[in-house]
This record gives sequence, C-alpha cells and structure tokens, in this order.
Amino acid sequence: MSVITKMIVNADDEVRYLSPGELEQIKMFVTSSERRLRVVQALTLSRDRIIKEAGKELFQKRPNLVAPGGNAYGKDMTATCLRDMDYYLRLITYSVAAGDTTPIEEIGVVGVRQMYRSLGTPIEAVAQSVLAMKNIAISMLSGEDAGEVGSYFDYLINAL
Ligand SMILES: CCC1=C(C)/C(=C/C2=NC(=C\c3[nH]c(/C=C4\NC(=O)[C@H](C)[C@H]4CC)c(C)c3CCC(=O)O)/C(CCC(=O)O)=C2C)NC1=O
Repeated sequence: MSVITKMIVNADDEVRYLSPGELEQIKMFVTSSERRLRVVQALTLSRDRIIKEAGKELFQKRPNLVAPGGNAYGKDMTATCLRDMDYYLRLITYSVAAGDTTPIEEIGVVGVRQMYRSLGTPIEAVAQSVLAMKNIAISMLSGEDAGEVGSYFDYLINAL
C-alpha cells in the first residue's frame, strides 16, 4: 500500500473525508516523488554491487556460514543466500517508491522468523546482511535520501 492508499483506507473505515493533515501528507508525498524515484533507480542500478559487497562482508565476518555445516555452505546455498539479500533490497526499493513500510512488512517480514527457523538459517545473520547492504546503500546516497533509505533498512532490521 502507498501512503495515499493507506490514508484512504483509514478515512473510509471511519466514513469520513480526508482531513487537512492527511491532505498535507499527500502533498508532501507527491512533492517528494521525483526524489524518491531517483533513489529507487539508483539502488536498482547498483543492486549487483550492493549485494556482492555486502555478501563478501557478511562471509568475512561470519566465515562459519559458508564453511562445511554452515547454512550458506556450497555454491548453491551461497547463491540462495545472496538471492535472499536481493529479495530484501528489492522490498526496500518498493517501500521507498510507496513511501510506506507495508511492502517490507507484508512480503518480507510476516512469517519469516518461522520460515528461517525451519530452514536452519540464523536470522540474526540475515539481519547482519541487511545491515551490510544498508551501509553500502547509504554511502552511495546523500543527506535526505540516505536518511530515508536508512530508515527503511532499520525498520527491516528491527523486524527480523
Ligand atoms: C521476498 C520474500 C521471501 C523471502 C525473504 C524468502 C526467503 C527464503 N529463503 C530460503 C532459503 C534460504 N535462505 C538462505 C539464506 C541465508 N543463509 C545464511 O546462512 C545467510 C545468513 C542467509 C543469506 C544472508 C539459504 C542458504 C537458503 C537455503 C536453505 C536450504 O535450502 O537449506 C527459502 C526456502 C526456499 C528457497 O530455497 O527458495 C525462502 C522461502 N523467500 C521469499 O519469497
């Protein structure tokens, strides 16, 4: 859901018109759209680099993950791990576009703990991979853009 859709759903639940405060929020959302879409484009274009560098960092810090017995051991498992990182970066770009954390939450967080537990994947290592992606992503961006993107990464890290 985008911020706009969410506000409409809320207002309709209460059978009321959009409030002045909500209209102001929509105005801010629209005003910032060009900037946000530029950020989405930058992250999308750099996705391979972000994932590769963050993966390298993760496996350097936690070599056990890719050692025999580790959850990401072997070419295929390592590739699946990097794929999960790619999934999460993609969800971050959805949230930047929508101006809302719902895509991250609904697609990437609900039920995920249980799923990783059943796969034997250490979830705090998944969170660490997201943190590594965050640091690389925000180093590519400046000021407001870095702050906004960083807040979506933080939301995801806290939710994992
Ligand atoms: C967009 C929402 C979404 C998510 C999040 C998702 C995750 C997801 N990760 C999976 C596996 C996996 N995920 C990992 C990831 C890792 N192992 C590690 O040690 C690291 C900490 C980490 C990488 C950072 C690995 C290695 C597997 C394969 C595990 C196995 O097959 O035993 C699987 C099992 C099925 C499959 O292999 O595809 C799912 C469903 N799928 C989705 O649709």
